[in-house]
Amino acid sequence: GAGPHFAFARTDLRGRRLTLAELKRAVPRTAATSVISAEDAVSGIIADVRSRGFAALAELAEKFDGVPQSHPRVPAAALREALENLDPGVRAALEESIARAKAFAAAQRPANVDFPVAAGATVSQHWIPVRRVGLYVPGGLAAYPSSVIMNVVPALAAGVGSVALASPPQKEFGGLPDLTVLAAAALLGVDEVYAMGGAQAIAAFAYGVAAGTTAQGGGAALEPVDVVTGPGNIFVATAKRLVKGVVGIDSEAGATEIAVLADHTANPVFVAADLISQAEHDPNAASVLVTPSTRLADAVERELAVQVAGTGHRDRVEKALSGPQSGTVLVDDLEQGVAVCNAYAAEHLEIVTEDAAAVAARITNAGAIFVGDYSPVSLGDYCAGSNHVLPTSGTAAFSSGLNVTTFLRAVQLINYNKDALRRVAGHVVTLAQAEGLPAHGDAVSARFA
Ligand code: HSO
Ligand code: ZN
Repeated sequence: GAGPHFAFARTDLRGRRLTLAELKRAVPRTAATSVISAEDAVSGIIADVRSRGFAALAELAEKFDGVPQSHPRVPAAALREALENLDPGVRAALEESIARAKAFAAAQRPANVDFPVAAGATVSQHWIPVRRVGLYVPGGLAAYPSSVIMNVVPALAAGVGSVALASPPQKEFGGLPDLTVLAAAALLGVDEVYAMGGAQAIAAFAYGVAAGTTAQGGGAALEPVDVVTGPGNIFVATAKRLVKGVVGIDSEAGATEIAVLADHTANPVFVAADLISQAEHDPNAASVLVTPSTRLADAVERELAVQVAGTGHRDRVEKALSGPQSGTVLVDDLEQGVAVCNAYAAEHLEIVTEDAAAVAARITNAGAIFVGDYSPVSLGDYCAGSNHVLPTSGTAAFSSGLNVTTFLRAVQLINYNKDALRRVAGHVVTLAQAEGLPAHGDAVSARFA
């Protein structure tokens, strides 16, 4: 049909000295998504799952996913069959992705520290995995077997003993989750999989579901988890916020974002392709180019027009590129570009400049940083070995993408012998008195009376 219909807005920050707060407002981004507005509906769903268990889950599966359901647990046979029927090419690709993710996750495991603070005094920090996790794999506009890998691999590498997975039931698969999602779970040896989506899945993980409460006769209990991770839509994100405190959650993973910091040396064909690749996820996805080169900006915009016209999900891509969350930001130089990127705190940031590694070293805020011409975001989405469950909406300023430590806790151990305690006892007593807490001091003195 007609040529592409999208507008890729330009923001010109050249010659402007902006504070961090001003920069944050200047970069293209939609106002924080309305987690608040979803809150009423989501807290209703959570309360319903808590009080009516599997009966509520069955009704919600009918209502939101259009499938009848007696118990959401995916039968072992369905997992086995999904793996048997998996296309061999897809299987090989998943296996390569798993192998790289596993190798990198194993290398991430932090070492325990046993530190001799003084003679006879050891303070330690030991990393302990959480007992049980609930991992969410979204459905929606695409199927995400790769997200099974990204959730499961770091949990297993951390040493988590009990792993449950949830993904929305699909009408076309008779109420099972996407079959490639099931096959990926089977490849990783995860056998506890539930056909549950949305806020109800998060509620079931956080509070557990007692056995035998389905209208249709019930079934085995779903045990509550300690940590819930994974990306999802606004209902999933809101539910995670609401159950936080009851369980641990990973960072916020909302609509995907790519920022590209590029100079005149960048190849506009690659840059445009990468901006489109993430726009394909969602009409709310964000694609941002930050550059000091107007020539590059022009070339990327021309290239976007060419490539968008031929892309598979053109509608979605045009919406995402045209939204207020997307566009080009013109900067004076790479230094200002780095400042803009740090203010933006993108989920994915590509550095496509001269000496890209040196520029990347100056980035302090990003979910993941992709360095140079040959490390596109879609490599990271599937097969780099890195994780693709990453903080969005600027939350990269204070949180991390999924990694092995997401599923670990650092526990400190204190082990002093008698002489070691005696040598520091006076200081403890002094500080206890200074704080007006004499019994604290007495607890030490009592040992030497
Ligand atoms: N870019 C998405 C992850 C993904 N891409 C899965 C393709 N499949 C969020 O990081
Ligand atoms: Zn992606």
